[in-house]
Amino acid sequence: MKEKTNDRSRIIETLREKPSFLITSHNSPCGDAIGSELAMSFLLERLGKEVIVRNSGPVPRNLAFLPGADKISCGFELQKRPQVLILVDCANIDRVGGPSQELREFDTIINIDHHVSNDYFGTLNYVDADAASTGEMIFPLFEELVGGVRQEEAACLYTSILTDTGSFHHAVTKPRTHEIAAHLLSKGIDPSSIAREVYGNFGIASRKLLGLALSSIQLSGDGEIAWIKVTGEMYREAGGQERNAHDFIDYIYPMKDVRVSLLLRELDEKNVKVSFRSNLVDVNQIAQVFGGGGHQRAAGCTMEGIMADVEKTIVKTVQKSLDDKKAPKAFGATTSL
Ligand SMILES: [Mn+2]
Repeated sequence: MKEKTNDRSRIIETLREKPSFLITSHNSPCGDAIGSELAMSFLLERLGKEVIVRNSGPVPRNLAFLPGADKISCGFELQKRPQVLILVDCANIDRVGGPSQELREFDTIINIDHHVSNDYFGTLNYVDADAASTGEMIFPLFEELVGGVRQEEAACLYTSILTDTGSFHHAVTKPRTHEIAAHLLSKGIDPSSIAREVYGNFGIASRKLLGLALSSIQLSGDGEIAWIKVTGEMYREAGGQERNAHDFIDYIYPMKDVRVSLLLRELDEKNVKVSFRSNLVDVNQIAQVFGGGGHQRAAGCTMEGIMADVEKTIVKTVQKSLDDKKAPKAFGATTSL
């Protein structure tokens, strides 16, 4: 891993000085990824820059309402390479899901992110694991570079914050998070219609799939681990092409007496994507063991293997980390008479 530098001021200089930028984020982009990309593109456009936003896949349906979402396109074939590559909300460059070697060849790569697992892949890095969202990190750049946010930018940043805090439920929500959200609301955006677009934009197949997934819920012996599965068979049963199950974990976290919640999604016959949430153990550490990462309380990884094997391995690993957390420390432990 590279040295953990904070190049924020050099990033600001670069945004001011360079003429052209390519912005991207991780594949299967979340609200923070899309919100941050769009906010950053508005910021650069206001500075008179040439800006292209590209992702490896399409904008999720529930984020297509965001101002500027129609300027995001798929794929990285470009007629002319911009001078600077900016990655937002992306812990490592492979997560773009695109031609990462070509992306690495940019002379200037700006990495703005809040994942604790970020590997500082940029030539310029600004990583703040205390920030609740990448949007929260981008917000002050508007003040510094263009004197503040406009309404359309506020909608993008608010969506970043709303989604990454789990609608202000998660422990990452700080006074600063609400202060920024309040400021964004003062720009005239409508929190109710944003929430409706982000969380209510699904069809019947998606809700059928949720029902099937929730019916699969299991608890560990002591009731501290809860998990649900989404299998290929469930996708077929629910009908349609509905693949959008990544937020199903929110239906089993938080949950009474549960310390760790898991969502296991079959990507294909040989790969299972695991999402973690916890209020006790460091799930970033667990996810990193399996090549993933994220945040201390929310993380994910993709594991090779069939569902039954992955399920066994992951539940056992989580159980061990819960047991370790609760075990009295051998060193310095007190003995009672
Ligand atoms: Mn994020």
